[in-house]
Amino acid sequence: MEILSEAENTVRTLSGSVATIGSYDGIHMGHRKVIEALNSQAKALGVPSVVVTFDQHPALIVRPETAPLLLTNLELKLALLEELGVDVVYVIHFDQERSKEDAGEFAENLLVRTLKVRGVFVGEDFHFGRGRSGDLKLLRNLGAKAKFEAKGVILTPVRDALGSRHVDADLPISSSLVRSYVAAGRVEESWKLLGRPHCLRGVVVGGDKRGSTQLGYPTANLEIPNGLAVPSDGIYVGYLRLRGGTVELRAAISIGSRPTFYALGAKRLIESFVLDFDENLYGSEVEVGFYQFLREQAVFDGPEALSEQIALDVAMARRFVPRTRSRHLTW
Ligand code: RBF
Ligand code: MG
Repeated sequence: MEILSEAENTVRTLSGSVATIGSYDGIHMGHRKVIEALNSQAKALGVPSVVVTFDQHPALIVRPETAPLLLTNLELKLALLEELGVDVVYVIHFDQERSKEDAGEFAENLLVRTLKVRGVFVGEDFHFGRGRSGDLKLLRNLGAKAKFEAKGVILTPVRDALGSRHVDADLPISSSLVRSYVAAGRVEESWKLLGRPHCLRGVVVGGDKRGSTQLGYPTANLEIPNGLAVPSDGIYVGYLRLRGGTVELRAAISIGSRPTFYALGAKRLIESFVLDFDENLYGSEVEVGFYQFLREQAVFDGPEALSEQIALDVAMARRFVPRTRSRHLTW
């Protein structure tokens, strides 16, 4: 997969392509369908498939106060697109100036001059350019002049991933819906909509050592990453994977501020107790993924009572069988 990055000055002109534009946060099951259609049209026409996306989510620039917490950073998004067999990713450098660009000019420069598109796929509700004035209609008009077809993709309904009895069955799968499941701790639903467990990556930081000394359950701790969607406080079954590794280690994960020990709440952390593992992970880069919510954070009478509960959590984690095998991308 080739990456054409505006910020890194690696953009070149293509001699033909089919493209899709969007934030593609999470690369969920709906996104996957669009990209499969994109790839198959690219094959049929003998041109590369191109995903045009942004180095920063546009909302971070346009409305930072209400910008969403994201499911993927650019690094993970690129790895997921590569796994899907996308030929080229064009990374727009999204900044203030970009947000004010005229939609028509943007589309003509990018799609016609640089990518020489023969087909464009966007979500039915996609908007772009100054004041969100660019839409499918604008792309269709441009396509009539520049000889490409603009296709509005019908968004995949939630029922396809969660079944027709789910309360949200009639909604389309969207990044914002997945984010809302993650924020509510509903990680099984986010797993199904993403087609992979939601995960976070970071460097293991030192903790207050109570886990190993008082509880008998030492944890590998991650700080809450900036700008990313973190499951709500609670205890989860999940996995931990070391960077460079393909083995997923089963973990009982606690997200929260240890209310048993800090009445006012300490710093919120993501603490993973890794089953059957006794290496020190301090300073290692790890990925932590979430399969199942077990329970809320609780206040216990003391370390012994908490320890007994953690033993039960760990037993649950041990018995847990993932309904699909995760594919671990090179990282
Ligand atoms: N701390 C709490 O105050 N309440 C809890 O319910 C709680 N549950 C936990 C469950 C698991 C599986 C693990 C690994 C930790 C949990 N903790 C909980 C966090 C614990 O207090 C913390 O790991 C130690 O205090 C060390 O920072
Ligand atoms: Mg710890």
